[in-house]
Amino acid sequence: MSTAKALKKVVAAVILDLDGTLIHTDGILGDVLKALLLKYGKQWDGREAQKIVGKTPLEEATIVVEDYELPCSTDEFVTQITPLLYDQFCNIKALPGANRLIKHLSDHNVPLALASNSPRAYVESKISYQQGWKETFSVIIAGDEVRAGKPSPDIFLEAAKRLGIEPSRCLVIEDSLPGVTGGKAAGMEVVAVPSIPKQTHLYIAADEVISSLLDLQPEFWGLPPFDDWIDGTLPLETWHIGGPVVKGFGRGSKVLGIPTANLSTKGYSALLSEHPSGVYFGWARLSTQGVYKMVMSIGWNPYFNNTEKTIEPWLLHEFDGDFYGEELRLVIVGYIRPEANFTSLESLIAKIHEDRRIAERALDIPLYLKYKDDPYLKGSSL
Ligand code: ADP
Ligand code: RBF
Ligand code: MG
Repeated sequence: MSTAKALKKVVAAVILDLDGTLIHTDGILGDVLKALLLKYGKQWDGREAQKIVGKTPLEEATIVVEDYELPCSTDEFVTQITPLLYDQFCNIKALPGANRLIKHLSDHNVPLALASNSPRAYVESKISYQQGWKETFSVIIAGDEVRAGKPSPDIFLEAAKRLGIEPSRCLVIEDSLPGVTGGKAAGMEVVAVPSIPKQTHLYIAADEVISSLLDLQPEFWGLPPFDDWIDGTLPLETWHIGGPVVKGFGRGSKVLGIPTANLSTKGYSALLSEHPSGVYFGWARLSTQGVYKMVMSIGWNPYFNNTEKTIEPWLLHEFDGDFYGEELRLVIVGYIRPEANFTSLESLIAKIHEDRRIAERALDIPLYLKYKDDPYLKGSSL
């Protein structure tokens, strides 16, 4: 990617947060809270997620018990929720880019610490399901092993001490506000990867805000750069999504001259929350017509400031007419860039055409071309 931006600071170690930064804990936490609140006759409101991100389990429980006026104590709530959470730790997925980042830093012998507000027992259990993680961190420090959790700097200072590296030479990577606050209070450099959408403006204390781990540029921090980009693209573990083409905002062809065959987000909320917004590419199959190259945006379209996360694939082919209602299947093979805002419509359009050229070229490389034959694109319902 572009290295036009300057070096920010040279660091000697990286301290990573766990929940929301490396693993998609929100997915299971929402499910567990929903099930437990239902027992109390209450309906879990997903918006509460904002309030509990980055908190310790006890703080989380206090908030939920208060907000939902539950007839139990905070301790009782923790006792009830704990086994439900443990049952789900095996289902927590690593966030896109997490394994790549950990492997890259450890391959280059960058000292790595894990600093989580979660209690030690939770941390141990959660990372036991992520292959190779436990061995990779030279220091693991949990919320119950320091006097005060984040936003206190304690956990970060203790991590630096155990790494044997000055706090000012540590880079913290964090999704939550308490984490960013704690890292800065410890005198460290902090990259924020907000796990809650559209909150970038709240992260002013961070030294950099990125939209996912895929966008981290270690060279800004004097660390070895990733070397896995190929012609402006980052190969991903492929994933699939499909369904009938639905009506969007009617803006694609009219305003941009770029039609996007929107997929319904219904039934895909889990998949969507797990994949960061951004520009991706791959192969698209239209039931009646064939397989085509495809470039797409996933997200809130900052230029139009949408309220919903949408999936907008542009099939790189001239069609005679529209194809609403037809089954469309996508295999996503790589990543190009984060979603961005633009100062003019022309510059947004120019950027999308650049994305198209990048995707078109990349999809001829054997590494990406081979997925044109992905079984998912040949599904029997087609
Ligand atoms: P909407 O906001 O409803 O998605 P668009 O202006 O983005 O409207 O137009 C998208 C529609 O145009 C698609 O649903 C599809 O039926 C049609 N279409 C025609 N050519 C293409 C193409 N190359 N890629 C995507 N959609 C296309
Ligand atoms: N919208 C944005 O606001 N920012 C972007 O960076 C952006 N990138 C896009 C990249 C591609 C390849 C495509 C197909 C669309 C992109 N859009 C982006 C979405 C565009 O705003 C959207 O398709 C229209 O608003 C039509 O709904
Ligand atoms: Mg569209």
